[in-house]
Amino acid sequence: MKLRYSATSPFVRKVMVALHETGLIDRVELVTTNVWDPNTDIATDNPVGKVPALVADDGAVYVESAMICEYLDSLHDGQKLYPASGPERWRVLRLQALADGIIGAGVDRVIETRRPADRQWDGWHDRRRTAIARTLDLLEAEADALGDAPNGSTIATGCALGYLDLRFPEENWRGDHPKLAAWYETFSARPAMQATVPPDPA
Ligand SMILES: N[C@@H](CCC(=O)N[C@@H](CS)C(=O)NCC(=O)O)C(=O)O
Repeated sequence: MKLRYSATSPFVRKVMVALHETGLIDRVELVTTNVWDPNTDIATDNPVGKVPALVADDGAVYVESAMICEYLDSLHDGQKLYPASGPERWRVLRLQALADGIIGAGVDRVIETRRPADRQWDGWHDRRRTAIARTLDLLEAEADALGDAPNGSTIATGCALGYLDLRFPEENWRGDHPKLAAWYETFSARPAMQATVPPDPA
């Protein structure tokens, strides 16, 4: 398998954590890809132009981190990251989608800061910041149910919180979310999370 990879992408990190947790990491070749380079060839694998994109051994290309994680989950016989059916499956998918929403809003904010200053829109920043805050509040309310086991929701939540630390360290999400902070303290110590800590963007 081949993974279109960026060390700072939180969506790629989700896939990398899943690769470590499922024991599949040695089966994947990482192809470092800068999607923002005007000459990037990412579209040869993903016409949408985004990482992560996973080229499977049969040549099929899987895009969207959630789908890639679930595809990887089909390739191993260990502890599954996604329950096959029932309420537990929907709980994992629901929390995964919310955590992905935090990541998406965070990425949007970072992209906005790369525009020329006179083309940035404060209202747009605020809208995304507020969305992140609201979603953190919801995850805080459900933190007791997250659990420490790696699955689609905990991996996404761990990568979302790690991304907030990376990009917005001054905003101190822990202050209003003590349960989530305690949960992250434990989850981020997992070898799969430690092995995928993003480099300092500075
Ligand atoms: N929903 C996608 C989002 C992927 C995404 O936005 N990746 C960013 C890097 S963090 C990207 O490649 N952006 C390029 C672009 O938006 O053109 C997923 O879960 O994989």
